[in-house]
Amino acid sequence: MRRLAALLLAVAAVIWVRRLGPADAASAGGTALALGFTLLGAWIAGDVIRRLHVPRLTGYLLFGVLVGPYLGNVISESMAGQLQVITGVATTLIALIAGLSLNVERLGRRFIAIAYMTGTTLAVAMAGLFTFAWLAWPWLAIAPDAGGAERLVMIALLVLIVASFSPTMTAAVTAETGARGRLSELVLAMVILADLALLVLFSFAMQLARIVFGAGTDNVPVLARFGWEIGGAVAFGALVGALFALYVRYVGREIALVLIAACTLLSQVGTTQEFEPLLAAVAAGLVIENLAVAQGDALKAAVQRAAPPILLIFFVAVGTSLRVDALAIGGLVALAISVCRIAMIRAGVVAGLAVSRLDRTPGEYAWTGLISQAGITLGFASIVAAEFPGWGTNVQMLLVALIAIHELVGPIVFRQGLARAGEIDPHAQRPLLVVSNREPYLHTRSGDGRLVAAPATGGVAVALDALMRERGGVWIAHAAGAADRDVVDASNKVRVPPDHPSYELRRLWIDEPTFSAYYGGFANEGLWPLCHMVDIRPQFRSEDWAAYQAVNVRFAAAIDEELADSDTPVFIQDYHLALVAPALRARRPEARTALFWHIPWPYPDRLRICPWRRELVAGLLANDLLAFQLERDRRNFLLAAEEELGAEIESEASRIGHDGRHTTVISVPIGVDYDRIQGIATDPQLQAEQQRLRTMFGLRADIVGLGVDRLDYTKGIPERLAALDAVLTRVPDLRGRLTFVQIGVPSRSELASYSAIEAEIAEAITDLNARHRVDGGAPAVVYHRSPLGIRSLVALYRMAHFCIVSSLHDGMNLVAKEFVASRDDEDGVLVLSALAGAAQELHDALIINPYDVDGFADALVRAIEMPRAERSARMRAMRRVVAGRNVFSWASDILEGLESLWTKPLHYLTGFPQGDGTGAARGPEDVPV
Ligand code: GDG
Repeated sequence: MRRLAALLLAVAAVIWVRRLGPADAASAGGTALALGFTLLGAWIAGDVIRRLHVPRLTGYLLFGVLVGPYLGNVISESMAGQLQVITGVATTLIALIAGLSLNVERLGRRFIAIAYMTGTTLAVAMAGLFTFAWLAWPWLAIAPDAGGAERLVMIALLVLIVASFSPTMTAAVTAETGARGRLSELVLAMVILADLALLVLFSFAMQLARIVFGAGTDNVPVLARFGWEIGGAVAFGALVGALFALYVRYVGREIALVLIAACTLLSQVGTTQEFEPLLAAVAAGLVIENLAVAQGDALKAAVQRAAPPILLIFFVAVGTSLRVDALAIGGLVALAISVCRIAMIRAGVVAGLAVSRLDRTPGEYAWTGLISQAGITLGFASIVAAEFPGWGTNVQMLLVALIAIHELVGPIVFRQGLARAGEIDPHAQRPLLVVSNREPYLHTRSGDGRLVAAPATGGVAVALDALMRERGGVWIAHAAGAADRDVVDASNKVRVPPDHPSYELRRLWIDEPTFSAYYGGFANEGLWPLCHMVDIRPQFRSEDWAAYQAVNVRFAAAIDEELADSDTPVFIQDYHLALVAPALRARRPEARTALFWHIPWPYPDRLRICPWRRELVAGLLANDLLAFQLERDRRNFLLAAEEELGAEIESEASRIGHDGRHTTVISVPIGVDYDRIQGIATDPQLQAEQQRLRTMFGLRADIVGLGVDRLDYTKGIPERLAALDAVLTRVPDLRGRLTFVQIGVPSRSELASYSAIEAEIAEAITDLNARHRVDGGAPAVVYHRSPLGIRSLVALYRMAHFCIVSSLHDGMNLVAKEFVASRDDEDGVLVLSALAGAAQELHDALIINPYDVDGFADALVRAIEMPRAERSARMRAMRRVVAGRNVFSWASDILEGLESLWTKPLHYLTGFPQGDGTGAARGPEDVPV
């Protein structure tokens, strides 16, 4: 409603300004005011129309059409001159952005196919249009009597201009709808490639026209002129592009201003030196995107900041020149050409698909993105009109009417095409393929033979399960449940979750010796200790390595079978599956994969322990996106890629080039399902659960400490028991009053290193309890060795006065974050190892070094004695951190990051940045990559 009122106000203001009348036309104040109101009105109109599911740019254009005649009355000649310069700069900026959006390498092998598709589409469309124009020449009102070479050259120019497309509109509609997928990617590339070809052909045709009509008084040979116009434009553009890229890379200040300056330079030098300025700008954009600053976030942000006002002016200017009256004069002819153009483009797309062998779906909708025309078409038309005032002006008139039709119809049709191809709704999430060693549900049989589906414990499995419930798709994992075979269908799949089946679980059967060698051997006796700084010697055996390779290949084969279309994101989990991506890529070169490495990545010297480190690093680099928990891990990996493979690290360091492809490497710390934990924590029924646990554990101590861990030597459990021992020795008064509850779920017990740590912990606890026993008092340690449900865990987290996470080394540690998420009472102290990844975020925990027993004990005493006010302040600060980065934002950062590698959305074209006033755009395009 407020927007509508604002729109009415803007329209009224324009009418009011018009009332100032022609007499006031020279008043600069009035003119500026009129322009200001027009822009405001256009902006609001764009926003209003977007609500009707019509592209925002159509709103700008319509507003331009509406106010054009009024505006014309108040614009003085000098103002018109300035406007022309701004429009020139805007057109150049658009061409530069078009160049920036074509990443040749990202299209990979598809690039050649897309080039064929574009060439064929263009050839068919132009041949059809040429035939039409030749036959309908007498009715086209350009120069009906012209014949011979003159007519040929006129038709050639007309066909070239009519065939041209609008990269801006295509990019803008794609960005505005948030469309992602093959169609948007295909159309953007086609439009840019086609316009590049048309620019060259147009320049050539202009040279011919100059000869045929005897225009241009100089005697410069045609080829030299052509070479200057085209070659000079490309060379000049490449130079500006390279300089600009160097500037972004090494100076990087005020990029937005430099961007505008570069566009002005390109536009003005292009005009005065008889270069083709649009070609120069596209060339500059291509150089920047493909050679110099791939993934240039700084540049992207600059365009986002600098482009909207200029583009708004441009679209309103286009709108005002859309001269609906031209439609009245040449309307029927324009309509006929328009119908022919669309039919020919459709025919061209069909032929292009046959030649290029690109997929029919969504390729068949490509024509919908090729309808819009704008800047480049207008630019061509005005060049022809300026050089050949007679017939050229007629061509321009006809084109203005044609553009009016295509500009208004194109975005709407393209939007529908995207919708039909299923790419339109940014919130409609596409199915996902998750791959992990562990399955989210294990089927077993209870004592009475009933089937039971047990969900996997652990935050990540639960979160990925929630994601899959929402998006659907397939999860591929190793079958570990005793009754897993009993429930799968012929293709080894079962629909899960059992209560509400919404995705498929594809089970992989791995025979016993192979599984032990792959999982227990290479993954857990080799990679796990290699990646954690603990005194466990990594074991690397050739037979384990062979099994690891074989199992990874089997996972890849299963992915290949399940991947219906290569656009489906494949999200691979962890160190068990480092070699899946190369095996998959051998079968599906176009697959889109991301891998998250949940554990630390070792520093270079430690990595050298592994005999197959190069294969591992190269395997990981076969992913498109590789994500680590911490910046430190990411840096260590970059070093490994450089040292082991001589891979090329781009100076922005988010990408690694190796073996002819690129991998983006990011750090995205994992989070917990904050809302779910919060929901459990605030459930009034939780008290009953607490009571149950108190009874079960015989808990009667005043002070309760808590530790929740997989029984793993990396978790620092003996070290925490030693610190507790020191506390109880130092403060005997705490004996009988303090109980530490240790939940320790056995894992990988078949490995010697794990059974050893289990025995060590059990012995230490028995010893501790014996030495600090007080008659009638509470035991020092309660040890529970089987898994609890999440409700029980939350109940415990809320009962604890302090929680200890004392890892010797840990990728993140979810227990630390779960404890914080459970404490909406803002109480409880987290004692956290500096060597756990979580310490990088939870600065308000009491940070300890598990190797320093005395310092650790001091921290425990401090935790026990900490005043309530300090506990609250610390917990409040930590809760802000944990709430701000939950497990869903972790997953979507990775998946959005993966998808954005193909569609770098030009969201700066969709209007002014909205929202928080910081100028930062929001929405699905916003990814930290
Ligand atoms: C790796 C990295 C990284 C534990 N006992 C029970 C239970 N748990 C759940 C906890 C927590 C999870 O297990 C353990 O979290 P960690 O973070 O310690 O996980 P790791 O297994 O070491 O896994 C680690 C993690 O991946 C995620 O990226 O943080 O650094 O080593 O969620 O709650 N859950 C239930 N009952 C139990 O008895 N339900």
